[in-house]
Amino acid sequence: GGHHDVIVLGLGSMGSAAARQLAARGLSVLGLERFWPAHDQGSGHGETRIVRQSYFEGAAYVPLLRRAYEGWHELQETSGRDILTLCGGLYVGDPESKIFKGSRLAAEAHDLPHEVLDAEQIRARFPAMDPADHAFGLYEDNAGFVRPEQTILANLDLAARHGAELRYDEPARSWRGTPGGGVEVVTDQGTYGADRLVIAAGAWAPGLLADLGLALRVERQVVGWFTPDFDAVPYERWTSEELPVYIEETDLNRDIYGFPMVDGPAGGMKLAFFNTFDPADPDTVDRTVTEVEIEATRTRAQQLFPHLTGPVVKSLTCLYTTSSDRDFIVGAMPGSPQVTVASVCSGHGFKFVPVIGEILADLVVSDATAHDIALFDPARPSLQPSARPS
Ligand code: PYC
Repeated sequence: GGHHDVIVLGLGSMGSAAARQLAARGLSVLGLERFWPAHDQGSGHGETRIVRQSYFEGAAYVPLLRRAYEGWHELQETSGRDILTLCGGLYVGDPESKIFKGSRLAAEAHDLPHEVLDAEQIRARFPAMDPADHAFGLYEDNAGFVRPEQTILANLDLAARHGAELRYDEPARSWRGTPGGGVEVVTDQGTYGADRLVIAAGAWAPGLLADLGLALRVERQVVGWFTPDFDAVPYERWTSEELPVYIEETDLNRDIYGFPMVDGPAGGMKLAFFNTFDPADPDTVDRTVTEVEIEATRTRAQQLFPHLTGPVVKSLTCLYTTSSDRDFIVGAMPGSPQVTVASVCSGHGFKFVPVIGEILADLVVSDATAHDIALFDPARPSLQPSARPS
């Protein structure tokens, strides 16, 4: 029971950031989470997430990324946790590929410092890599990775310090608008009232978003940690001192992304297909990884890293919740102005956590934000159920 200014439904990547910002602004916040803090059942686990600014997905994201970077520095300082490492980023593909060309267009449109490297220059600078002869790379210094579990724990800590009430192991079953313009949320343990609701339920969002949920899809992804042959290319060349984060597109095969080694020589190097298009239900998804899946990932990765021939250290699955156009969904729920949606980051949202937390707080407090979020409009035409490509 009880009445709050705002309920945040889901305390993962976006929900924890929203809870922190809302509590810091003096609102009484109730956070509801179906699992435990920084759990591994959704989209916020796996030790590392790429941060980058020359955004091939669209130059319109760049101003938000600039603000997000300020937030990453602030979160690291305020929390005292080791969250952000800027080790550079390299986006490889044909001159006309979305990864290379899109990154370059974004860098040029926003004057982001970058270098264009040809295949020979990539090999010389990063001896672990052997891209195709006709490939180019857009390199930016101002990229790297953040630690997702540490991020979520930091935001939950800060939310609690500002007085938020955070409840775990408490799945929300439904919500409804109340006659006075507020909301009521029903969980397994009780019913809670609030003036406003933020739905940041990730893979569990589709079932809570009525018609909007029809435009969403949850996808199962596989991630592995692979060991290189250090006799062929010495350990130092694989570490974040010398190797950037990377994304590679080829005309033969699906895109991959990954990280340098960040956890010592035995820790392996995390990499994965950018997207496996494997529809899933978060309550029944198979969270084990098959030998076939992991070997397919390694075989593809060896196109860029021919010496990635050692043992697989570990693997895991995670979930993307994707919109039909793969842009985020952030804003008022159509037909329910007291409900703010922020859940559908389509596999590329984590790097925006600080700025999305801020935007959600802006929207709850004043129904507006100074950030340009037109791209994320929950009512945009491409989210109509009929627009979802099959
Ligand atoms: O946005 O950089 C990214 C990313 C990598 C893998 C999935 N998303």
